[in-house]
Amino acid sequence: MASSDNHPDFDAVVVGAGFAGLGMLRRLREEHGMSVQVYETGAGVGGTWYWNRYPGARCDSESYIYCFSFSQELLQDWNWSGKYPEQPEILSYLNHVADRFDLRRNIQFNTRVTSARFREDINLWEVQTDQNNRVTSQFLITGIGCISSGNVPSIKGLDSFEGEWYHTGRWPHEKVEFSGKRVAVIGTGSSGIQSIPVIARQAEHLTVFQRTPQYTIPARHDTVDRKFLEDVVKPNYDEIFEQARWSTGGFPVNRDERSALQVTAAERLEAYEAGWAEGGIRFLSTSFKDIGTDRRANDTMAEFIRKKIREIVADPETTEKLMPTDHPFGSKRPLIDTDYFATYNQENVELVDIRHSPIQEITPDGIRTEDQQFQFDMIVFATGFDAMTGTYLRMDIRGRNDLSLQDKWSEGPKTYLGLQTAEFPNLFMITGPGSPSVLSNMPVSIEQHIDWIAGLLQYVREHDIKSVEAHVDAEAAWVSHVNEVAEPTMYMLADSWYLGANIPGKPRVFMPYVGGVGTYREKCNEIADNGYEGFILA
Ligand code: N01
Repeated sequence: MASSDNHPDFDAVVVGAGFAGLGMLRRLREEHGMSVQVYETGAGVGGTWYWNRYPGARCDSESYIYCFSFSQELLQDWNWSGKYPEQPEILSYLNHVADRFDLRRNIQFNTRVTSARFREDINLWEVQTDQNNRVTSQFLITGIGCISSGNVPSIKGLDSFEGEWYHTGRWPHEKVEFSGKRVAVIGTGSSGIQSIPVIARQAEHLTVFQRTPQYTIPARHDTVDRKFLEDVVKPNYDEIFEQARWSTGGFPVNRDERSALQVTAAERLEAYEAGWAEGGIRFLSTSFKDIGTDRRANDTMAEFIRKKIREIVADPETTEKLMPTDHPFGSKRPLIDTDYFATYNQENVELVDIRHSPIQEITPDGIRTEDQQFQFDMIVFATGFDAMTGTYLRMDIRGRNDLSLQDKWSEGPKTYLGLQTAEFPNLFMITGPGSPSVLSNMPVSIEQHIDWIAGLLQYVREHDIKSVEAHVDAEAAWVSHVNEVAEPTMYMLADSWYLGANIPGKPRVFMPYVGGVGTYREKCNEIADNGYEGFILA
C-alpha cells in the first residue's frame, strides 16, 4: 500500500542488491539513520555475480582491490584465494557483507521493480513491483548495474531448437553438463573468451561463432600471493585505495607517462613483453600514455598482440580468422583470458567466422550459416547485454509531467554526472551512463557514488530540502563534455556496446565518461563544495 499523504513509506527505495545496492543500503541505514527498502530480482544478493555463473566466470580486477573499502575490519578479515576472483568467491564475499552488516532484513528478494513514478503532488516516488508492492519514498536510488539486461539476438528459428540453450548472463544455478555434447558458443567478448576454454575441455565438440576477432591478454591467473597480501596489501590498504580513487581506471597503478612513439622499438617491445609476461589488465593500465588516443601508438600494441596470436595458434586458417584488424586495441572492452587462443589448437574446437558467413537461422538440430549446416546439442549465447541503459528502460520510470525515461533518453542517455537526469527529481543512479563506471574498477566507482549521494542526502536533510534535480543546462553541458572527451579516443573507432552498437536500433552514443576516475571525482567534489552547482535544490 502507498502512504496516503506526503509521509513516505521509506526515506529511500534502492533497486538492486549487488555491490551498489548493498553499499548504499548500509551507508544510508547505518550512517544516516534512514529507512531503506531494497528490491532485488534475484533470490539472493550479488547482482552481476548472482546471475553470471557461466563456466570460467571471474573478475579481471585483482581480488584485493575488487571489494568495499568502507570497513578496515572487513578488509583485514576477508581473505581472497584467487588472484582474479572467481564468480563463486565474489558471490561468497557479497553474501558475507550482507550477513556481517545485517543487510538482508531490508532487502526483498525475488522482486522486480516494474515502475516508478514521481508524484509531484506529494514530492515522492511511488514504486511498484511485480510482487504487488506499491510504496512511496523520498528518494529512489538505482543500483541496477551497467550490464544486467542480457541480449539474446533475435535469430530466426531459436524457438524451434530442440537442444538446450543458455545466455551467459542468466546462467542456471544447476550444473550444466557439457561432456559428450556438441556445443556452440556465439560471441567472443569477455564472457565468451572466459567460457570457451572451460567448455572446450569438457565438450565432445565446440564450435565458436565469432563476429569480431578480439585482442586478449593472458590473465596469468594464479592463487593469491599470500605474502603480497599480508606484507604489502593489508598494512597499506588505505593508501592503496586512495591511489585507486585518484587514478584513471580505479586501480592502484601508475601509467607509463611516456609516449609509445617516443621510445625505441626495442624499448617498446621490452615494455610489451614485460606486460604480456605479467598479464592481466595491467598490460593496458600501465602501458604508454597514448595507446588510447593515438592510432599510431595503438598500432604498435595491436601488432604486438597479433604477433602473439600467430605464435600461439597452430592452424594458419584459424589464425587468420582470429586476427583483430578492424578496430584498435582497447576500443572495445579489453579482455584478459586463460588459454583462449591456445584452445583453438584442440582437435575438438572449431572457429566459424560469421562476419563472412552470417548465421541464417537456428534449426531444430543446430545452426545454419550462409555456407554450412551445423548440428548441436547446446547453444551458449555469449552475446552480451543491452548495456548501461537497457535495465533503466525496461522499468517504466516517470518523472515530472509523466515524462517517461524511455522518451527522455530516446536519442541516448542524458544525465548530469551520470548521477541524475533532469525532470526526475530525487532519482539517483549509481554508476549511471555519463559516469566512469564500466571504464573503471567498479567497486571504486560505486563507492564514490555512494559517498557522494549519501553526502548530498545528508545536506538535503540538514537544509530541509524537499527535492534535488539536475538542472537541464548542467545536464546538457555534461552530456557535451562526455562526448567531447570521448571523441578523440580510440573508443570511437569500434562497434562496441559502449556505443550501443551491439543492439540493433540503439542510438549510437558513447555512454560512459572517459575522463578518468580521479578527474571525475574531483569534478563531483568541486560541484558539492560549490553548494551542489547544477542541481536545483528546492
Ligand atoms: O558481451 P560483449 P560479454 N550475432 O558484448 C557477439 C563485462 N564482463 O557478455 O563484437 C553474433 O562484450 C559480439 O560480437 P561483436 C565486461 O564489461 C566482465 O562478453 O559485437 N554475435 C561479441 O563477440 C564486458 O565487456 C567480465 O561483433 C553477436 C559478443 O557477442 C561486458 O560484461 C566477464 C551478436 C558479446 O560480447 C559484456 O561482456 C564478463 C549477434 N547478433 C563480462 N550479438 C570480467 O570481469 C553480439 N554478438 C572478466
